[in-house]
Amino acid sequence: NDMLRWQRSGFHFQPEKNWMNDPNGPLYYKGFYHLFYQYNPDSAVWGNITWGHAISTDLIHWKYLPISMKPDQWYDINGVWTGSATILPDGKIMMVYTGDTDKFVQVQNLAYPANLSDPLLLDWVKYPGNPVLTPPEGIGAKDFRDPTTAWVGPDGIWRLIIGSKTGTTGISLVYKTKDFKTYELESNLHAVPGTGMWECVDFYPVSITGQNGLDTSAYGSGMKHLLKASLDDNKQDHYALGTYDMTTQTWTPDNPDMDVGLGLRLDYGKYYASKTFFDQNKQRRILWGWVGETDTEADDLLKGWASLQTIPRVVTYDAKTGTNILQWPVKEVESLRTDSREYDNLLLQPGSIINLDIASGAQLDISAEFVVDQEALKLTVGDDVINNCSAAAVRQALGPFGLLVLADESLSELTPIYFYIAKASDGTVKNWFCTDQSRSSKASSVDKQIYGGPVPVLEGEKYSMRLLVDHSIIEAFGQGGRTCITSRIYPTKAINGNAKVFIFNNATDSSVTASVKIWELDSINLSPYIF
Ligand code: DQQ
Repeated sequence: NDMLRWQRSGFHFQPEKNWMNDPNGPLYYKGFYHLFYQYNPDSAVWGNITWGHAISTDLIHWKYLPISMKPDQWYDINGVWTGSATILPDGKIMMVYTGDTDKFVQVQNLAYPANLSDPLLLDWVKYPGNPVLTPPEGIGAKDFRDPTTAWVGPDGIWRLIIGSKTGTTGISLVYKTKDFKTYELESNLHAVPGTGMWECVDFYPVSITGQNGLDTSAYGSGMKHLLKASLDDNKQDHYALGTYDMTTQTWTPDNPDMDVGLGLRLDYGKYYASKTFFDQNKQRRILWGWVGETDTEADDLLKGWASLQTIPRVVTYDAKTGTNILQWPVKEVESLRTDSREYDNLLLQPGSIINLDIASGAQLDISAEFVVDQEALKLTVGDDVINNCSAAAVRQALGPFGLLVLADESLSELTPIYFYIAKASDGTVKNWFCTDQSRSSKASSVDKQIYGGPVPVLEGEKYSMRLLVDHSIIEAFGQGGRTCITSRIYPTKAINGNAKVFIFNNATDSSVTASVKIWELDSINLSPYIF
């Protein structure tokens, strides 16, 4: 059991004990950020789902509050499932969530704070008229869940989306309401054949003219709308940018080939059931994501806990590519930075590896830039086209190169995070951002897959990555957050003070010049709120 204790994170949000999954109803209210989450108070595996609750003033330091909603009504007795918050212009808060009923039917319920003058939002009232929505004609009793935050149209009517499926087509049903108590089905916002059940749909505007976030109700020029679905079939969060039409209540992707479920993922690692909210305090849109375990259930039971939430990420539009969003850890995480080390212009010859001499590499914030030898890039003619991430040890002309984190001194355990440059014989270059877990742990029963996705690297740009390393989780942001990869790593040796950082270039033909800055990060000391 001792072996498992260090796996707890130092600065990520996680419950004191037991199981957590989806983030629920995040919001900012009277000086506090609130995070609710799917929580099993009795065990480190899923079940008996309640809403756990925590608050923070900076999105980084959290205090646990008592469970806010429990399964205690016929309409949620089998679980108080995922939902979202809507703050009305008069300050009222509407929490709409899915209940799993006594007969295992998925229905939508309304809850609101008992006392709006309590900034802690401790007590929640379930509306006596619940459920407010039951599965419509033609929709399965177990395929109707996870209401979004609502937005209000120029017609003064509120709308929200509930994810579902018909056959194997993922769908997103738009309901309209004036009071959050009675609803009318209005349209199917968007559907994608073959994507299966859409869980935890998220739908919001993204400014294409500025870095600020937009209120969920913003509508008009200067924005695109992002539609996200969590695909139940493969447990991946997929999104696409497109245009929302209020007259037809439909949404059209910018690029049909990159429709929801066919193209971009929010995160190419262990990441699911994410949800955003508009932070009216700092005018930004914040994204939360659930990061599960990739060890065994038996180990989770031994540890007594399972799952983390990502560090909250700010979502902005990538005006340079025009095709994707950028995700970046909230600025507040930088308040945890302590000792730092900087390396400028490290020349990495083909096949080189350098120990960056970090005393204790279990809690780090790393920022690295790489410049690939332009001559080699020009001269290399491809036979090395790969269409995904190969293992970090597989050497090609132009890569991989990157960092090794959670590595012990002797490199018996290591996790490479790296770029691969694939150059086709016609000269086209495709870039990949990857995390290779195959040598992360001596333990045999943990996930060892290689994660990764394509990453746009534009003319004149350096290759860049930011990493947040926290004992058993690594959040990796490629090219300013164009491509993100979250992984769970369970080393047995590269722990605490034995965790080191290396930089490497495994290319055969090109040298790489790198600049790296590494900060150690403080712990947040999660604890219950003292009343
Ligand atoms: N988790 C909740 C559901 C949701 C799923 C149940 C996604 O509402 O669809 O815990 O992880």
